[in-house]
Amino acid sequence: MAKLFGQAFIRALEKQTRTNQTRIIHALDIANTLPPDAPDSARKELIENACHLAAAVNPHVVAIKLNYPLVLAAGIEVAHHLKMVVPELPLIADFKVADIDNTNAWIARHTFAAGFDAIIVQGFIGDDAIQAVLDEARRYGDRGVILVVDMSHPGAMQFIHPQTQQLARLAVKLKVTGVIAPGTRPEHVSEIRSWVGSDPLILAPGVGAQGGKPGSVIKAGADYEIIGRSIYQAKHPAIKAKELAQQTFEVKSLKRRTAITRRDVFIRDLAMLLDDTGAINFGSFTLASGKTSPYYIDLRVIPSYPRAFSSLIDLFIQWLEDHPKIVFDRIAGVPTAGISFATAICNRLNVPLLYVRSKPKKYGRQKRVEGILNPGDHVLVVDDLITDGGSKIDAVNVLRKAEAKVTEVLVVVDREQGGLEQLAREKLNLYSLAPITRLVKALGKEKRLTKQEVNQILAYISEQK
Ligand code: OMP
Repeated sequence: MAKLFGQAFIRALEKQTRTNQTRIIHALDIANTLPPDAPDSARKELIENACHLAAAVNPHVVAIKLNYPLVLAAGIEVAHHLKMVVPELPLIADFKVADIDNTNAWIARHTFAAGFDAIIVQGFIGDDAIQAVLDEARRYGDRGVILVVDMSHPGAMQFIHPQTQQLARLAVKLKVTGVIAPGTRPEHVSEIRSWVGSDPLILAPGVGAQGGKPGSVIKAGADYEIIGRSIYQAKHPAIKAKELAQQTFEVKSLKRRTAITRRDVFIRDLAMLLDDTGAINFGSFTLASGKTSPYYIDLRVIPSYPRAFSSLIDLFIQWLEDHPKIVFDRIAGVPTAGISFATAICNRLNVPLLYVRSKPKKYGRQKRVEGILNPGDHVLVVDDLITDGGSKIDAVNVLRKAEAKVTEVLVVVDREQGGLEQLAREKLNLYSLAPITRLVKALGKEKRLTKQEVNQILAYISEQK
């Protein structure tokens, strides 16, 4: 599985956490009080003060965050001076980058070239503009990229907070190093942790001067608390930093209690999408076989909801990126539902599309494979759902007869009713975005199903196996 951006930065923070026994990032915002007409000598003094303060708090923090006022007043070379004094402390550039891709790339390049280990970027600018920063982060030896998905001040509730879940999903999709969450609202930090899973770092500012209680957001699932004024305005910054370090380090964290993997987040997002669109229904249904089932899945409705459809295709793409060993020249959709999914995936990935007719055409060349297939092409077969695998095997046989190499079948949901075993007999590996049991459990966790409903459905599924 592809790793998050900024592994070296993550490791550096972890090392400092262990060495200094603290979960504090110090916001070195000491230029905030400097008048704009301060003399030139003030700039030199500012750099000296920054270095002095960084050295003083060094044993009690994991990193230093520098903001715009400091860099505007002291020059970006302040990063270089700090690196000389506290080389072990990672430096975070809090530039809250929020421009178009081209400008963001320029900002990121200069920031990393100046020696910063990570940069903070706004999430609301969207994937292309964030990707530009990620590309630079990789070019500069995998620096960190932290995405703002919520903020600590009251105004954050107006526009950013209502979008936080979407922004958190974007953070997971782009594999950013970490996210900014509000240190003033621990309950929202817990929510963000459940949305991003255990992997991305959560950095939470707003503790101290803005009202957040030290340790409260670590408890709620954050990895680090960003603290500024409470430290640099204290009479003895080092003593204050030490006291806060103890308060943040001893706390039992939600993150460490409940590890939520990237896969859990993926399954939860898919389950919610299926439930929100009415693609998965619970009750009592008669199936084509005449049997009754406590659930029914109809994935054909999803393309009628363009946003949900696009999110489902995002999940397909994420799944394929997480399984780099699955390589293919073409994707073939199985009729009818599989064709819409295969078409959208091919379009996103710029991969040629095929589809297989369930019956040959009665005229013309009586083809069953539509599209261009060259003998020996490796074809990935995509469909919506698998029960026992019959329609998939039929499609694969048609493709193999046309000299395609087919070894993998990917579906959205596996009903876990023998499809895996049937396909294995045909030398096919079955993959699903999620098996039904995981989806049902996820909907139970999200309180979309009661415990009793979950147990009843799980019992039915295991009886069917
Ligand atoms: P104090 O309020 O002085 O502890 O500083 C908090 C630091 O975190 C400042 O540098 C803020 O600019 C920054 N910050 C927030 O306060 N709230 C946010 O939502 C986001 C940030 C940030 O991105 O660091």
